[in-house]
Amino acid sequence: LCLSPLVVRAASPEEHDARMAWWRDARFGMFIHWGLYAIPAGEWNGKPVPGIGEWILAKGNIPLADYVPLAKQFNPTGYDPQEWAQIAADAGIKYVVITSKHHDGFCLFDTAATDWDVVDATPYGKDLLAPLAAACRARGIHFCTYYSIMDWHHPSQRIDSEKHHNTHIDPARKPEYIAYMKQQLRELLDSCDPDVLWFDGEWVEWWTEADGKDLYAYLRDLKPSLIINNRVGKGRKGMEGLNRGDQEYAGDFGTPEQQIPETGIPGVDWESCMTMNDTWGFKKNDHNWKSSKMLIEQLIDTSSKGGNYLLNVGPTAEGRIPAPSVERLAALGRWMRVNGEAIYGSAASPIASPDWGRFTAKRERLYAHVFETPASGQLVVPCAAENAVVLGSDVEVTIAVEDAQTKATLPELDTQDAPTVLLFQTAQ
Ligand code: H79
Repeated sequence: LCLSPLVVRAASPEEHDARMAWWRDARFGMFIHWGLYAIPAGEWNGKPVPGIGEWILAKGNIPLADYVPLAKQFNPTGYDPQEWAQIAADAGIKYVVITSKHHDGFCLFDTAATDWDVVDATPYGKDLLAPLAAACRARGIHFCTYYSIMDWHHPSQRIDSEKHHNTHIDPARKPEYIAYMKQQLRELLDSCDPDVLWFDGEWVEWWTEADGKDLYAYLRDLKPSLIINNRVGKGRKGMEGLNRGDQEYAGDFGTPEQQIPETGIPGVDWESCMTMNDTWGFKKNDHNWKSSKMLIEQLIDTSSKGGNYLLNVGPTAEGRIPAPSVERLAALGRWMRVNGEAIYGSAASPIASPDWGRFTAKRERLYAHVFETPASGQLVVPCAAENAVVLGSDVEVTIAVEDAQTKATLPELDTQDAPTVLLFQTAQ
């Protein structure tokens, strides 16, 4: 389980740390999966297509020729990038990662490399990303973009008829496709200046680690401060997302998908991406929403292990973030306004996860995130504390210190809708 340091990453570990600093402090990001797949929204010819919504073309065995005309219907008049950025800011989100191009190849930005983009192929006719980048930056939110290496629309590739997560490439056209990607990514850097590039779809058989290292170097040369995920190359171990330990792989951070590792890994940066229901792209009939308390607990769990939490929303074809997502983000925001200091800039807790919740740590401060009050009404912290309070309140917690342990007798805590955080102030 390691992301071994890579030569192309930086001239020195200090440079690498400086480049990663904002991202490590941020802890909480918002993923946005938006594209033409929001129009069918999980149904084709009136029938539900099982699986994640943005995969409808592959999972529904839809001929590309039947999918392409969706662009003529794409007119997200309800899109308000200021509103999206404000929803993110109010949730306590520090960076936004949006699909600039998903597996269907359709681009949400203006690209001269193809007409398969929002400006050239839709009645809307305007770039969707640059205004969002500006709206995010105006609120101190880092703007970042997702880009799929696998491309179901590019003429160099075709989906495997059986293993629909794979594409075959015409070997003679691979250089052309790589040039296409580089052109688009340069255009994206020029128009939106993303701070992270979040690759995906790198598992296709024809994409190699050498291709990944080359693309990583190309991008870092264009923007030296850029942060790039490990899906640029071939390092990641499936949905677990962290790198195999057998060699050096391209990329700055690991990408667990729909899961949170059991423990943190010292010296390894990673980010767990997660959906609020069972899809990334909008599906009108997916109502399997996680509770806000569960989402808050996932954010805490991730932070307690030294990782970032990238929480997804799938806007509608009209350009609206679904109400259940907005409600959950608002609940996260209410919690973060009180407890954010226990998350932002926190380090992985050196203490193993207790069964009542999680620990995060920051210098001389230890935060106990109580998911459920233990039946005993007490909890033990394995260090000597000087005092303890309920974070964001004047409520003091009675403590008894013995050896290097602190026993806290808990006041009545309301953990019904959200965890409660206790702050233990330690000597150093
Ligand atoms: O963009 C979202 C999804 O559309 C995309 N990634 C998130 C962020 C994605 N989700 N699921 N998948 C892709 C499923 C892909 C699964 C597999 Fe594989 C690809 C199975 C085999 C190849 C990944 C690589 C898991 C094992 C190897």
